Amino acid sequence: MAPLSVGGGSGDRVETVEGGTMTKEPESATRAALAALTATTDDDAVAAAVARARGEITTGVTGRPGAGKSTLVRALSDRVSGPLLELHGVDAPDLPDPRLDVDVLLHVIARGFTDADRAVLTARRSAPTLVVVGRPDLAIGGPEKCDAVRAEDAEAVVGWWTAACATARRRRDLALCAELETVAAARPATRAAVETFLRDPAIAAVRGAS
Ligand SMILES: Nc1nc2c(ncn2[C@@H]2O[C@H](COP(=O)(O)OP(=O)(O)OP(=O)(O)O)[C@@H](O)[C@H]2O)c(=O)[nH]1
Ligand SMILES: [Mg+2]
Repeated sequence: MAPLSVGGGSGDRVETVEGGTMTKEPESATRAALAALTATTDDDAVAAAVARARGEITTGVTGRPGAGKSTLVRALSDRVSGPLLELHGVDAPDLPDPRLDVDVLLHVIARGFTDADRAVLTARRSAPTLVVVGRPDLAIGGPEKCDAVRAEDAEAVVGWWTAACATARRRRDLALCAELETVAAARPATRAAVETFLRDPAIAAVRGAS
């Protein structure tokens, strides 16, 4: 697939995102290593950690009231897999702050970029997050240091989302490795299976790429 151009939030900057970078081979090798791990140990803590880590990638849509969240969810609902959740509560005095612990976040802005928008991006730290300009006819200005795209360009949003899911999956796999190391350190009977798993070339590659 050809590289996809995504317009930068500040207007001039252009991020190039490889649409569909989620290659099948490393993913199936990781799955095989995980299957071997769960087949060689009956430790419930290992099974639970693997099940949590390998669940569906979740996508959230945030934005101030009326920013265009529902419009974006409708535009994407047939095009992204896994849960796609509209999350209220950004700059909404009557609502609690939204939970931002989804794997991938699309943050919609309209009528400019405010401190509430900035707080969302800060809270996400390095987790995959895209600023979507939901009502471009009303938007003024924008964040300068993040990926951004217009909501009307659904292809660009989906292309970014595809790459972000691969990143999110890798983050989950890394967290899983750390969790398994903790489990193995506390449980001698599990240690050999986890060590074999961590030595698997597919898993070593995931950890080496971080
Ligand atoms: N002018 C303009 N209006 C838009 C655009 N996109 C959506 N709207 C309108 O803006 C309003 C809010 O859009 P929603 O998608 O419902 O926004 P939301 O963030 O889900 O709103 P809440 O869930 O109430 O916080 C609706 O009346 C939409 O029809 C746009 O590009 N330009
Ligand atoms: Mg809505």
